[in-house]
Amino acid sequence: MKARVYIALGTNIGDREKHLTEACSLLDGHAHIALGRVSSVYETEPVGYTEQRQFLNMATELFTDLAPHALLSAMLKIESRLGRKRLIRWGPRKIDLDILLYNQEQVDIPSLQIPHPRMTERAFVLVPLAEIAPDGAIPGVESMAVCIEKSPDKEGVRLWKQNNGGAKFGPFEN
Ligand code: GSY
Repeated sequence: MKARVYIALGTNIGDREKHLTEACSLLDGHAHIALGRVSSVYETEPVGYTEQRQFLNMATELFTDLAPHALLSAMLKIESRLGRKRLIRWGPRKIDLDILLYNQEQVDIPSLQIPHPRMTERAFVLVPLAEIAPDGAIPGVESMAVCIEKSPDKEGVRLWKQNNGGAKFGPFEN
């Protein structure tokens, strides 16, 4: 049985759309990962360190037989292949891949927290996620819309490229 995973993607250096497309294709090309639904792309004001370029953010669904930590390693390798260098903690990046949800599981080790600890406060994560994941996907959260409404960055999230229907391969056999 494969796990249903949701991840967030972000980029704000160089050809941002190309980085997102390449990340999706590397994820889908991985022997143990299949891409499911894919959200629209949003242009978002930077949160945290604000003196940097706007981000493109999106979310995707994945199906995998990798355990959470093995999936994290695979995603870090994809980030490196795309040329990500970890320079400033909250600073600009070619590509950022974050595991948001892994089934309904909770993981809390120093290198990995699932659900992603800050996801319910960030509109740049929740707005794309809400397109492809149902309410109930985030354990303990009844309504993503309510979280988005309360998110301090919600005004900074603008639709950049619509992905109608969100299905890349759907309906997906799990
Ligand atoms: O947490 C991911 C990197 N990141 C982002 C991002 O992806 N989007 C926006 N809008 N702001 C961000 N600040 C950081 S750090």
